[in-house]
Amino acid sequence: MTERTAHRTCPLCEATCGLVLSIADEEVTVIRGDRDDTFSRGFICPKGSTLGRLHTDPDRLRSPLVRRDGRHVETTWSEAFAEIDRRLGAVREAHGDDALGVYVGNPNAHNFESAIALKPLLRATRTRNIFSASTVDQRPKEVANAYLYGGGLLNAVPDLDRTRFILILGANPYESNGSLASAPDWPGRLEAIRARGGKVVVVDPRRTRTAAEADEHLSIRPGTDAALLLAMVNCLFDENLVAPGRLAEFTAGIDEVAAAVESISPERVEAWTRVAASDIRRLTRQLAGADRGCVYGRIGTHAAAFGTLAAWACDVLNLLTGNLDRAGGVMFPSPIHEPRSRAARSFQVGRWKSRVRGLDEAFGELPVATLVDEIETGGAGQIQALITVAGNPVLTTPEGDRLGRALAGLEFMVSVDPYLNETTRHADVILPPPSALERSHYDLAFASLVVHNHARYSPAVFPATGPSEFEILVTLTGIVMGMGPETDPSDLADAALLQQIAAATTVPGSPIEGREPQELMAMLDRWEGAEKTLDFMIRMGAGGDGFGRDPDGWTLDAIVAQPHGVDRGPLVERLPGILATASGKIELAPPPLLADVARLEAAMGEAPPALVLVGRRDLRSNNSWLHNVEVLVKGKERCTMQIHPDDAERLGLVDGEAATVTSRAGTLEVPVSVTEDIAPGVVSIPYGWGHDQPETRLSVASRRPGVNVNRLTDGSIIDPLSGNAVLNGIPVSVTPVG
Ligand SMILES: Nc1nc2c(c(=O)[nH]1)N[C@H]1C(S)=C(S)[C@@H](COP(=O)(O)OP(=O)(O)OC[C@H]3O[C@@H](n4cnc5c(=O)[nH]c(N)nc54)[C@H](O)[C@@H]3O)O[C@H]1N2
Ligand SMILES: Nc1nc2c(c(=O)[nH]1)N[C@H]1C(S)=C(S)[C@@H](COP(=O)(O)OP(=O)(O)OC[C@H]3O[C@@H](n4cnc5c(=O)[nH]c(N)nc54)[C@H](O)[C@@H]3O)O[C@H]1N2
Ligand code: SF4
Ligand SMILES: [Mo]
Repeated sequence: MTERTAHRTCPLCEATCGLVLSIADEEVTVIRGDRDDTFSRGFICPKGSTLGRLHTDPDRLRSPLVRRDGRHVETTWSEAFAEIDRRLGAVREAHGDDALGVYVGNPNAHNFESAIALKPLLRATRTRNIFSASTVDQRPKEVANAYLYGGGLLNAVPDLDRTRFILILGANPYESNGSLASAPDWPGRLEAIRARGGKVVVVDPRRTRTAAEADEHLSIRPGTDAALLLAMVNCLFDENLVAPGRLAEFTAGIDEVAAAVESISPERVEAWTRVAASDIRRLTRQLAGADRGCVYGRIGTHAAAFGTLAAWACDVLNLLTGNLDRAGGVMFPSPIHEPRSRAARSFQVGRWKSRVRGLDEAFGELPVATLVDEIETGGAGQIQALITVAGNPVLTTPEGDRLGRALAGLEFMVSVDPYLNETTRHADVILPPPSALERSHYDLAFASLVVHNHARYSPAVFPATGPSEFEILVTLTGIVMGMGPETDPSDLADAALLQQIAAATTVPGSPIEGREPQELMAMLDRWEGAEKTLDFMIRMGAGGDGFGRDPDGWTLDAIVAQPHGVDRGPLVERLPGILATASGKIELAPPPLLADVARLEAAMGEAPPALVLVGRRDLRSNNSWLHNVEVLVKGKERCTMQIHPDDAERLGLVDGEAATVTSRAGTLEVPVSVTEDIAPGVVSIPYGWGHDQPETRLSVASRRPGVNVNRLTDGSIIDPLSGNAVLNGIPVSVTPVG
């Protein structure tokens, strides 16, 4: 027997734990947390230990599938690409560039190969119909960041390890392990805050595990976080607690903010939010009085009708209490590959609009809530063909069933995905990437979101049997560019990289200004595929070696040499240096946000619905795609509707029996779970379930299918500032079945 160990960063969630794999005869026997990992220090959750099972899952596709006479059959890579070339080409020729739509999903953020290869692919399509999971997720935060600091990814994360007060809204890191704040072992880090005398406060309509372990849990009426947060801002001004400290001189618009929230007092929002004015004032004083405090909001506040307003309000509070860019407050990470300088710009959404509903573009994408409209509605610019990459929008975006029917009517669809699932079953060609263990890993995206600066690279554990995800995406790019299916992806990628290098040598002040592109390209030769570009990004980045100009800087080689990761220290102050707004200041009072306060006030005047739906996650799920792993789905049914005992009694619902839930968008049946842990007037159904669709290949998941909650979410309501879908606070009615 041959035995070895391998190190691998877990690609499943944002915690990015370092794992140690024990391998015997080329099979994974055990996966443990890597105690020597500089970032995760041995932490692991039940999902991380299943990477071996995902790798050996017999349902995971090993070769491309093509649809013949309504059935998916295996085919060769060259046949698959030839089919795509033929049929995609035909659609684009007949109907134009916009007839092609693209949807890119969440796992792309966990995969540096697609992070590198997607941009050129999207650009090559020349379509305006680009959609992603970001508009059912964090887009409100990115929009707020872009207005405030000049970049969507200029994201201040809670300095978890040094803070002494954290207000958490709409997040449940005990189950999710956190988001937009990468930190293995959120639970342990929250407990440490309390152990050092600090305080954790959670605002959530459910008494989650995070809420139960906190010092204080405040319930809130779903969808009203923006009002609560703005009332806290109001209270800061009202009680003379505003103290931005060092940042005052770099901040524009403090007086405008004061004026905008003047009428949003704690007393005014009390009835609407169902949070007592006295609690709002007390919380505000606690935040202002903490020597290191922070406010952190996540999916419950973002995927909501006032998501951007809420995301903005969190950082307004952080700034006005002196906690922005301060140790123990919220801080900006320092990725090695971040640009050495940022061009100032004034951020704008709506540079173009969606065809059917006239919704604003943001960051080059349209809201995924309107993807279905763009497929269903005829006329010039109608989407006739779709590429999905690592996404399952039938289960993850509003009105998923309707989207599924629309996908069935497309002329052509390609999915890059390892599973034949609820979305990819509509694809004419499915291209499966290698498993997570058959590829290398580098945290390109999450380096901008970490609570502690570091860098890690893990090589592939097993050799891949098919093309890499990078090669798949580059080949697709070649096809979309009209170069045919046979172009060698490494030639294409090298040519693009050489161009990028050549461009950088002409930029004044660039570390490689005036150097010979071919010579620099040769310095990357020790790498293949996506690693070449990665090494280029690292060396060109703020922490990089500038191709030898800054010998103390990093190269990919130097990072690879440290299998447990490179510890780059706690987060450091970055302002004003990294600001990229046109004014060079923090733009605290962006006009679109100030204007949105009026929409909030109008909503506050309306009678709230009697019953609203919110989502939830649990530790052993990961969005829509880990339910095919037996150990993660066995046990008690998790896809249930939580409801408060008072509501259950009023509606005649019994624990364990089925209820019919109806919204404007749709209806479904789901088992009832009666619990005191949810506020009256609120029901909760987890998302990512609904594996009962025909013609999928999910033998485990289909035995425990659950229901697709996104039958109920309503694509007609979005947060207009960001285009983000509203997934929380959906009005519903509930009746017993039968
Ligand atoms: N109602 C409701 N809806 C929600 C949410 C909610 O809270 N409530 N949350 C939203 C959020 S936060 C998110 S991020 C989205 C997620 O939305 P999506 O990104 O659409 O969904 P995922 O479940 O992440 O789908 C991942 C897909 O990628 C495939 N996949 C996995 N690994 C790889 C890989 O390495 N390469 C490729 N090519 N494919 C891979 C899987 O098989 C699966 O088909 O859902 C959103 N939808
Ligand atoms: N185990 C597991 N981990 C995951 C994922 C997963 O599916 N499973 N998904 C990953 C992804 S893609 C993401 S984006 C993150 C998300 O991570 P989190 O943001 O922590 O997401 P959730 O666990 O869904 O927690 C959202 C909470 O918001 C509450 N909520 C709903 N509506 C409102 C509201 O109006 N106001 C307030 N204050 N609270 C509200 C819900 O009750 C819920 O407890 O998790 C990531 N990690
Ligand atoms: S917490 Fe996230 S990153 Fe860590 S092992 Fe679990 S799924 Fe993987
Ligand atoms: Mo997400």
